[in-house]
Amino acid sequence: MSTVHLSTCPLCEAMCGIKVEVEQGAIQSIRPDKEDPFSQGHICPKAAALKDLREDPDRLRRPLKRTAGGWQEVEWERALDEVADRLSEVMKRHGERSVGIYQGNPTVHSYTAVLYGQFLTTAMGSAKHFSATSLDQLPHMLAAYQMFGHQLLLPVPDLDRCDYLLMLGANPLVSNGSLMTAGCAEKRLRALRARGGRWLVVDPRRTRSAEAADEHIAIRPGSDAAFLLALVAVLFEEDRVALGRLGDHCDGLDELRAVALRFSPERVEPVTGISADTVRRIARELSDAEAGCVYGRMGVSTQPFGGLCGWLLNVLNLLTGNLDRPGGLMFCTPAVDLVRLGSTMGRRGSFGRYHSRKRKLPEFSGELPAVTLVEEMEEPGEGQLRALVTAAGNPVLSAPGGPRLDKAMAGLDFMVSVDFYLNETTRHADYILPPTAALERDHYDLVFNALAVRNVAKFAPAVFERPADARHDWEILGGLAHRLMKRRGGRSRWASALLWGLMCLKPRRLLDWSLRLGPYRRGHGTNAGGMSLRELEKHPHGIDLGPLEPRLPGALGTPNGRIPLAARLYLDDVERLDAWVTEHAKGGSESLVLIGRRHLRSNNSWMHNLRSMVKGAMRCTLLMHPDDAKSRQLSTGEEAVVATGEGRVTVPVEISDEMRPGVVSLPHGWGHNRPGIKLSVASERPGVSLNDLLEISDVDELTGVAVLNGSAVTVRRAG
Ligand SMILES: Nc1nc2c(c(=O)[nH]1)N[C@H]1C(S)=C(S)[C@@H](COP(=O)(O)OP(=O)(O)OC[C@H]3O[C@@H](n4cnc5c(=O)[nH]c(N)nc54)[C@H](O)[C@@H]3O)O[C@H]1N2
Ligand SMILES: Nc1nc2c(c(=O)[nH]1)N[C@H]1C(S)=C(S)[C@@H](COP(=O)(O)OP(=O)(O)OC[C@H]3O[C@@H](n4cnc5c(=O)[nH]c(N)nc54)[C@H](O)[C@@H]3O)O[C@H]1N2
Ligand code: SF4
Ligand SMILES: [Mo]
Repeated sequence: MSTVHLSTCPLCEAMCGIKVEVEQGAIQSIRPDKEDPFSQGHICPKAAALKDLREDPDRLRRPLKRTAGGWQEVEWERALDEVADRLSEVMKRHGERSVGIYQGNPTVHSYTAVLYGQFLTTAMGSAKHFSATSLDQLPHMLAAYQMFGHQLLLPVPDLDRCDYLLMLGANPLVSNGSLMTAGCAEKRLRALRARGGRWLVVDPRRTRSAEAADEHIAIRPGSDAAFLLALVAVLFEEDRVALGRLGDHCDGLDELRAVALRFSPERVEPVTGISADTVRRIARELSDAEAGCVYGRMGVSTQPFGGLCGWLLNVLNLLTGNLDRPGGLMFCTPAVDLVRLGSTMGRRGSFGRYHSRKRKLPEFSGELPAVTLVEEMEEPGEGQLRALVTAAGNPVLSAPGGPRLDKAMAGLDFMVSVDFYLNETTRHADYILPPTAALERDHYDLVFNALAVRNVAKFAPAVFERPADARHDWEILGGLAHRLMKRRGGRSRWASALLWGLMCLKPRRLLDWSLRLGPYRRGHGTNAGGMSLRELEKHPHGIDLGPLEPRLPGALGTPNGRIPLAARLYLDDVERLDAWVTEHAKGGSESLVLIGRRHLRSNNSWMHNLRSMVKGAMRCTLLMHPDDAKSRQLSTGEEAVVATGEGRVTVPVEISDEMRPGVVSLPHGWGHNRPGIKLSVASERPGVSLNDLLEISDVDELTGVAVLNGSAVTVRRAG
């Protein structure tokens, strides 16, 4: 007899409802939940990989300790005690700033890891805190903090009501949407076109999304800020600025006009590769649209002017009256409102309160840029990082300067990884503490319910009970936090006791409280009884809480309650862009530009050990335009050497006219050929790591975010 459990796939932002059929403890099938009001029966190939993940013999189940004789299993309490002792020792000897933590992407897909991860960073003092944020969406968070007064007040496209969507540097047909939790993104985008709307994709590569859209604009990598400023310039030139309802709440329109007019479509044409006519036409279409929306993601977040792009996306939506209006770029009203909770605790975000030791790159909301992690380990002196915690992250493959990270990690006094794989990063650890995996724990999307294109809420209880000898992420993170606080003594002892109390309460209780205090609490919203965990449990397919609703000016948290259109930090950085435009307009650079890509059967660096994810043709190839291949005498399948100042890799070439000439692409997350890992499937076809090529010096100077798209490379035939 099999039973069917309703759950949510936690692998990407899309929050697909799934039906997991289980018989005698084994997964028989994973199918889409057609009754999930949000995902409406959509899933992608990754959902099925949840079965492989559960059954993967390489997945660690018990703590490992490095010994002279190799890895040894140890018992949980002993492992946690010893790890806390070692971390405390380093802190005592070298100070709080000698111990750091890197938190990776899967953290945000687990509400308990988000919560208890906070406890751990607090317990550690957290001055050396790093995460995937600075390899990802940081520019959007900085813009939210600067313009709306809270780092998590992140607007998302109101896809279901939009009739003109200008999309830059995103490929939702493959990524399934990012800072745009959309369930079935493809269906919603096709519906936009079906109702007569237009969808434009700005991308150096003709991606699946570009193919499906009305128009593809093959921009030169890294030039989006100039393109966006030119659009702003046209709006001013042609008297098309229409701030609408929010006009009374915005400052800085004149300063904005003055800088934008310096970037006419004609001036930026040689650097963007987009004709001035096209820019003018798009500006007019956008301003004429009933419900227009400008949206950008990874391709514009992680490039030399990512910070400016984050700002200008908001600016364009504001200037066309599309911010916070149905069909435009809107704010979610999630059942657990992190913006309100954060604001009540005085945590809205921060920027530049302190800087990294070597390059003086700025802190953002308590974190230093991930590209400074390696320098903090290498650079001797006061504050040198000597011990590291990694949790749900694989920076050796995910952050630029992979080989340097390898070397620096090997030289640490102590390292512990909270992770269930012995992989490129965790192989350097002294202890690996493996948590339970998806489906073995309760699921509520704390983060992605807040980025969804409709207001929704869903709770999925664990499909499988946690084995007695396993621990959840929150038990490990909280257990370490509690021990560290206790060892620090003094006032930390009280914090430790408080945390212990919270741990005894269990995360479910915290979630229930947050729901009961949230925007749909008793007497608010459509449900008279109010939102609670019980309410969610009564609706196992999820609850639809309606379309997005305007939230401004009420939600504004800026010091003066207004929206700055032209904050000083952005105006200053425009000068850097100005110089770049002048320099690049001269042309002349012969080198190729390298960008990344994602595949439907990939999930950053960590799912290549699952058969269903790696079957078929090898996907770690260098995509290249036929002209660029021809001039280098390369044909599909041949090996090419790709090199930067940082390193070189040899990789098979795949020729396709989907690439813009002069631009080549490699996917990230490969390179499973380092010694000492335990990834038997991934090691069969390891591929190469894009981040072995990228240089830590290649950053957006404003934000410190890594340039993952837009590095100069050379390519030649191997041999
Ligand atoms: N060149 C280049 N680099 C990139 C990108 C790019 O586009 N180009 N993309 C960037 C982006 S957007 C991101 S988000 C980062 C991702 O980078 P990271 O967050 O550093 O790494 P992931 O590849 O997501 O690896 C996740 C790790 O967590 C482990 N893990 C999986 N599930 C769990 C869990 O539930 N609990 C715990 N404790 N561990 C778990 C996995 O085994 C793996 O070791 O990569 C960034 N790096
Ligand atoms: N299948 C799959 N899905 C995923 C992931 C995965 O690894 N695999 N990762 C998840 C994560 S962590 C994230 S953050 C999201 C990311 O989600 P998206 O941002 O939607 O996905 P990407 O594929 O990174 O899209 C970036 C696009 O930017 C383009 N690009 C590169 N440089 C430039 C540029 O200079 N200008 C412009 N305009 N475009 C440029 C690239 O060609 C690419 O098509 O995806 C998530 N979903
Ligand atoms: S789209 Fe994302 S959430 Fe949906 S099944 Fe695929 S990985 Fe899971
Ligand atoms: Mo990401």
